[in-house]
Amino acid sequence: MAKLKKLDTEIAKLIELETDRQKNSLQMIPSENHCSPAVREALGSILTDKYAEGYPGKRYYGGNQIIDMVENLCIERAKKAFGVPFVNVQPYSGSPANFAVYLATCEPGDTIMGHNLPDGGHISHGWKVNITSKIYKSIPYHVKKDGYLDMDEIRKLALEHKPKLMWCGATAYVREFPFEEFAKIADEVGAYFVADIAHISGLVIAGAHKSPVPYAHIVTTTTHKTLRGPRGGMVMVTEKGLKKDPELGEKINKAIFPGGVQGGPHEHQISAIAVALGEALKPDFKKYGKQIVKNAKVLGQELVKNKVKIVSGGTDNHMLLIDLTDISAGRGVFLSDALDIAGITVNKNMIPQDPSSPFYPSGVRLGTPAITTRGMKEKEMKIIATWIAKTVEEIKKYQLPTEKEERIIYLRNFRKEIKVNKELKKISQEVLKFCKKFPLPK
Ligand code: DSN
Repeated sequence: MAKLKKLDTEIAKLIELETDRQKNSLQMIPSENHCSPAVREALGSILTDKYAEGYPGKRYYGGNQIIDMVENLCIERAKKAFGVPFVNVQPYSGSPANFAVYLATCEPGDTIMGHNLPDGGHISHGWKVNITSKIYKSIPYHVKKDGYLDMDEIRKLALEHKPKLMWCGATAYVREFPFEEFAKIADEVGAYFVADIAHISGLVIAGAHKSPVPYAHIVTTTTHKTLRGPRGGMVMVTEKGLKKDPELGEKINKAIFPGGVQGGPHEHQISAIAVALGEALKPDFKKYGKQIVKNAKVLGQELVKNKVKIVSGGTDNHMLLIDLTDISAGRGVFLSDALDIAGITVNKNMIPQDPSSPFYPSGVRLGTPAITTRGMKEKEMKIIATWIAKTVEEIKKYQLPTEKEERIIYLRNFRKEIKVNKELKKISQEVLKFCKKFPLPK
């Protein structure tokens, strides 16, 4: 930062402030993590200066001899990490990766099936406001009241609508994905089965979650969640996928470039993904992935002990969903804002069959990837659970007004009050002290 500090004090200051925020509070948004300084060095490298449209050995620009080696190395590491024969590492992030899958496998108007967004699904799997539901006929499937995917409904919908493509994957699902059951249904109706493992890809590499590779035709992922790399995305084709269509890899490549999903690849980002994959291939990463899940399970048990209700009563992965409907609907915003004051960063989230709306959901989503990176273990989860439970107590008296116009004023007053709430202030001081024992990766 020495040059930046001299040349652009404003941005340098803001980066310092954000570093302090991350250092002095607990990052518990389950899709976030702290990548290593080595990953950040590659990301901030001179590779950002290079245009490389095309693929290794087939570029539209000169001077890509080294870049080709970078991208090939990243591809080889990804193939090894996931055990797949084909990988494209160019997607800027998860949504472009997913869009490329549609372009490679579907025609406009084809039917697709995905996990309903309010039930924890991802926007790019055919949610009504997303472009994917405008180009394709989207049939959403749901989870049951207990938080598990409703496999009977999924089979019934698949037999009825005969989708061309079926997604399995979510942003807020706490149970193990039943890849094998999905594959059976997709095979029965002749659909492409695509597993979006954005949240769990690090767990899959670590052996802490079942791999979709034997079951799916295509696997997509982001690279910055449990995988602990820079922001980015990947599309993989499995042996099963190549058996269904030997041209599938080529079709994915064409969809990403020049098919229209994106332009020149971000080779600095690809080099940083390669570094993260190199880290993920080391034995320590297996311990890390398993610890993420152990931590999440203990955190869930402790929350329940402290009378905080969680969706599905526990978790199989890195994530938990707090269900606040017992108190009243639409209060996720109160808890996420109050936890922020207490020094614990989470996000408000819908819960299955949420009686409220996406902007005022009834739950909070939290997870353990980033705090596990800092070295926290089961003992620390017990402490964090008591802080969360105490914060839940502090918001119990607040009720979301039913009239939309009243909500803004009510929330403004709520935010003023929690800023001076003594209990939250006390927790934030304890969190600050606690954080000093667990530095960010150096
Ligand atoms: N925004 C990501 C998440 O938080 O899960 C999904 O795209």
